[in-house]
Amino acid sequence: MAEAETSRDGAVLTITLNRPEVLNAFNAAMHEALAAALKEAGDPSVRAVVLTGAGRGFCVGQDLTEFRDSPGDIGRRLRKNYHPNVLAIRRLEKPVIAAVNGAAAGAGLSIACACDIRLAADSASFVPAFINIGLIPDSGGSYFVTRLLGYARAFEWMTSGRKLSAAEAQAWGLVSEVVEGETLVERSAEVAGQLAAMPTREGVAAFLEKREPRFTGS
Ligand code: T3D
Repeated sequence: MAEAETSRDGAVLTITLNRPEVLNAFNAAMHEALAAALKEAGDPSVRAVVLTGAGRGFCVGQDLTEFRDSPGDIGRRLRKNYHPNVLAIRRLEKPVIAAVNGAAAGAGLSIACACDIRLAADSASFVPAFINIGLIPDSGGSYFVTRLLGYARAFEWMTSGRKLSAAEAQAWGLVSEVVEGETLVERSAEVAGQLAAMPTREGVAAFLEKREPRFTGS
C-alpha cells in the first residue's frame, strides 16, 4: 500500500494519506506519494479533489521519529519536502476539499488550511502543535491560518498550541461544515461532485445564445 492512495469517482479524485498507525504523520515516503497523487490531480479530467486521512487521524504533521533520527537543517527539509506539495495544492486549477476525519496537527493543519474548504467529522481536532516543540507554524501555516482567522486570533491560537474541537473550528470559520464521522466520506463526495459539475465556459455561451445552459462539468 502506498503512503498516499488515490481513488477516482467520475471527475472527483480522492487522495487518502495512508500511515494510519501514526495518524498519517509525514515521512519521506508519504511526501513522495502525496506529490505523485497531486500530479495525478492535475489531469484535466479531474475537476475536484478530496484530501483525507486513513484511520482515525487526518495528518499530524512531521513524523517526529524521523525528525529525531535525522535532525539537520529544518529549513532545507521544509523547502524540499513540504513546500512543493503545499504549492502543488494551491496551483491546482480545481477545488480541493480537506475532509478532516480526525486530528490535523502541525504541518497536517497547515495542509488542511491550504485546501479551499474544510469539512470535518465531529471527532476531528485541530492542533497547532508547532509551538509545543519549538517551531514556528511552517508549511504555509502562518500564511493560511492568518488569512482564514485574522491576525489576532491566528496569533493567539498558534502561540497557545490549544487543541480546537471540530465544533469550535466551525464557530471560528476554519471549517465550513461538521458532520457525524461516519457520513464524512459521503458528504465530501457530494460536495466534491457538486463542485466538479459546476460551469467553466458554457454559462457565457448560453447567455450569449439566449438559451438555458447545459452544464456537463467540462
Ligand atoms: O524538519 C522538519 O521536517 C520540520 C517539519 C515540521 C512540521 C511539523 O508538522 S511539526 C509538528 C509535528 N507534529 C506534532 O508535534 C503532533 C504530535 N502529536 C500529537 O500531539 C498528538 O498525537 C495529537 C494531539 C495530534 C493526537 O493525540 P491522540 O491522543 O489522539 O493520539 P496519540 O496517542 O498521541 O497518537 C497515536 C499514535 O500516533 C501514537 O503512537 P503509538 O503510541 O500508538 O505507537 C503516537 O506516538 C503517534 N504519533 C502521533 N503524532 C505523531 C506520531 N508519531 C510520529 N510523529 C507524530 N507527529
